[in-house]
Amino acid sequence: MFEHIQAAPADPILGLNDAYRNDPNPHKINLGVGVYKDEQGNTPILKAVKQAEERLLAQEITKNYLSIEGAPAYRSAVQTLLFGKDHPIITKQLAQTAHTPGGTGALRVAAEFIKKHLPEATIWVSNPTWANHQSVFQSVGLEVGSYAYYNADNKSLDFEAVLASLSQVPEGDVVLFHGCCHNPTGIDPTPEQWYQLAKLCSKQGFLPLFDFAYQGFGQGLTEDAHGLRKFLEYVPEMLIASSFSKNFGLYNERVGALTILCETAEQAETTFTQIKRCIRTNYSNPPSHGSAVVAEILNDAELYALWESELKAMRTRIHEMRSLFVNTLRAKGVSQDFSFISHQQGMFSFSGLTPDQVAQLRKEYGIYIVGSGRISVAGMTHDNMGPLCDAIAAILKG
Ligand code: PLP
Ligand code: TYF
Repeated sequence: MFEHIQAAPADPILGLNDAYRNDPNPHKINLGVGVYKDEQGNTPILKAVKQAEERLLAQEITKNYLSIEGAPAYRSAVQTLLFGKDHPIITKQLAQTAHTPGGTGALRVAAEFIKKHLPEATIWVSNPTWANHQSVFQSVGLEVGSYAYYNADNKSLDFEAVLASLSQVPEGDVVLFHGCCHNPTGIDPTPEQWYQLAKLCSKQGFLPLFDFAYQGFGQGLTEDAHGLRKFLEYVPEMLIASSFSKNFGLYNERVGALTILCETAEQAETTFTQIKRCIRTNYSNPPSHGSAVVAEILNDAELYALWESELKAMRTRIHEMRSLFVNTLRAKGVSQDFSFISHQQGMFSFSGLTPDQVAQLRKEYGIYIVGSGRISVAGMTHDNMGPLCDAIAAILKG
């Protein structure tokens, strides 16, 4: 029955993790997968999370199923984080939120919903984008197109080209935007550019799907929501896929959310029944633990303040590593200009290293970087910076 089945290709990012784990090199460095590491190279559990878990353990009285859409305290906390406290969207009940298993779960439910209810829609993703976007959308049979984003020559956002390609997107199609900390380039639109994108979206009549996986990793929780909130001023309908894997460090608890924004409360309620149907026929209802932790933190002033300070510490460490990386490369005699890396946002930078250079770094130095040249800055530490920059200097000179 199964003889004809061929092996699937490894995930280009998670597959790299497996290769790193199997590498016996004691000096190996993992700059592949986007997982936050502290100065010791660990991915610790946040103190706010541990404290919330202690409370939950003491209070928990049942393991009964959650409803299809998840717990009310979590769902409303997610909306406050997205839109801001007491935003009219919340008071007028124009949005509905479902807890999904991670941001990937949210994207998958969104994909099924789009395929079923907007069957003619093509979904447009930036070039480049997170490798899994295309696979998730194609797996439900959606057409995926790409819009211009990155200018490799000057390592910046090619905004003229973004506007030109999105001006070709017809009414009724879907356009995916990275809420902040664009993966893989680390380059986000400026506030003025978000304003222009929002106006263009309103003019063209396409549906925005915000993928919001790094809120708080760029400049701050509010600052990072700027693009999304600008769109709210111009666009009455939207899908938002949230992930709390990174900003709560809850990677393996699978906490995310899909939010749908509609023109009226009634429409939101009706449309949400179809989202719930997608969930019911997929995984039925979400796991409880991670969302209970997030809700406990977001709904408690003391835990919220602790979490925000821990998030700030993660963000600040990454910004420091960006500057240190640029300065150390310069100190090692690298003449190419890498200063663009210190202006980028979030965990990732597009280094401009070629696939050959990436392969050489892995083979000769045990340094793991995604084939596209994407570097997870979150994997850099004061300890590994010297050897890392020595290796890059050596291959750039060679
Ligand atoms: N979207 C983007 C842009 C990501 O980088 C990630 C990373 O994991 C996700 C979605 C998926 O998040 P999760 O791990 O919560 O499924
Ligand atoms: O881009 C990254 O590294 C993170 C983690 O299939 C990730 O978003 C990578 C690949 C994948 C799931 C998560």
